[in-house]
Amino acid sequence: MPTSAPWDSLWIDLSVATMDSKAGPDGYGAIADAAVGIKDGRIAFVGPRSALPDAPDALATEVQSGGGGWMTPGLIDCHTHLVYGGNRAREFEMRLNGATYEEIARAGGGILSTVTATRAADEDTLLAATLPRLDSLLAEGVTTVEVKSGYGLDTETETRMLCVARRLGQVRPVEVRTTYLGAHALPPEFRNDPDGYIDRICAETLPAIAEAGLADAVDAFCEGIGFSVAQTRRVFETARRLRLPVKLHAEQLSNLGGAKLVAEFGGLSADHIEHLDEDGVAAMARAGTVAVLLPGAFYALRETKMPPIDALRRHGVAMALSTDNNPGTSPVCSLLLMLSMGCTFFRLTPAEALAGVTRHAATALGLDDRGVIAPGKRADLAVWRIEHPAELAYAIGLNPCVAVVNAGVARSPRIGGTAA
Ligand code: DI6
Ligand code: FE
Repeated sequence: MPTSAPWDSLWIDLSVATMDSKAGPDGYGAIADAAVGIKDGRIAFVGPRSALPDAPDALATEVQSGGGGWMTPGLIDCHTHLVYGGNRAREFEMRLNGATYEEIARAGGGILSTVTATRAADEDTLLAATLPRLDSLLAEGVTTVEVKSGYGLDTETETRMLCVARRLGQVRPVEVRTTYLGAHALPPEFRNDPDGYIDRICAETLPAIAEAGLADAVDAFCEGIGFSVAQTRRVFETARRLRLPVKLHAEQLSNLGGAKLVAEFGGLSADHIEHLDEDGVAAMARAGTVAVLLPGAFYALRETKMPPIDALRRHGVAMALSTDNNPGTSPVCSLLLMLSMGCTFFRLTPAEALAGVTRHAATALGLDDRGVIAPGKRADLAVWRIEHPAELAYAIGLNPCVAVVNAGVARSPRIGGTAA
């Protein structure tokens, strides 16, 4: 083992989709017969193998074969509600047996049933409930995941959810980014007082969570059944005072102007956006706010209104794709399935879809150190047994991931068991 080898590891026998912004006409930044060198958890070299300055063995302590497959950046799931208690399968069944959403809500169902179950669960219970969902994502090459709060609504439970989210990154090989989503639903104790609830978020919960360092960003559900633009603005003003970036569930069911609001605050992303209009698209383009498309919720709600993909393309707004994993409207634990749905429902190209779970997903989280394979970036990588990257968006229910690298450390995609 050469002790003087400049790199820790070197991957050969593979093609690479760098997903670099200068990816070229194919959109993948493809390099055939490539080599990727890693040093101290970062990319030290990426290029054709013929451009290596020396023999592989002389360059790295460990030489790894990609088995003739493809390497992409590690996938990034930039919008999830992964931590919650219980599930809503019975409610799903009741609806298919004819019960209406209102009947279910009156019987204590809907989002508030998840709030009740989450409040009743301690940290270990929530962690155990979340790990199988996380492990499904990790098996498909996910190396960074965003996790929102929003099923506790009181300060104690919101804090607990975010602590569980942070623990996920300690017990699993994944980077977790946390988002405080207190303005997700009106808790029962504020039933007739939404402004009073916003008061509490701004005066108590959000400052406490910021002080504890538990949130990387702040989100809200700006919608007729959620919170108004004026209420969301108050949450965003508090976030700004606490120096936390914002993002927003915007124009999912109607066009309230949430995307313009989040753009006004220089927000990271506007998410869902099926009902977004061209003015909102233009505001996002000016602010560099990413459009996060969530085809799992589109599917589960049997939505028919398409997000304005052509306008987003015309204005040069970056489009990310994510699972929106949540128990009500997107019980989705497969980011690869979102590539397929993003292409089939929203007519993204496979290259746009892959950029949506790599480069643009990183931007939606405010991370510029990942999402592409380029010198100096984090060595978060996924290796796939495929002949062309379009296969990642084309196949349904097939997982061709054969290896994952987290900050330079290679692992098997499948994480055994569910123990913490
Ligand atoms: N938009 C949604 O579709 C989900 N949350 C949100 O802000 C619904 C969450 C749930 O029903 O549990
Ligand atoms: Fe969501």
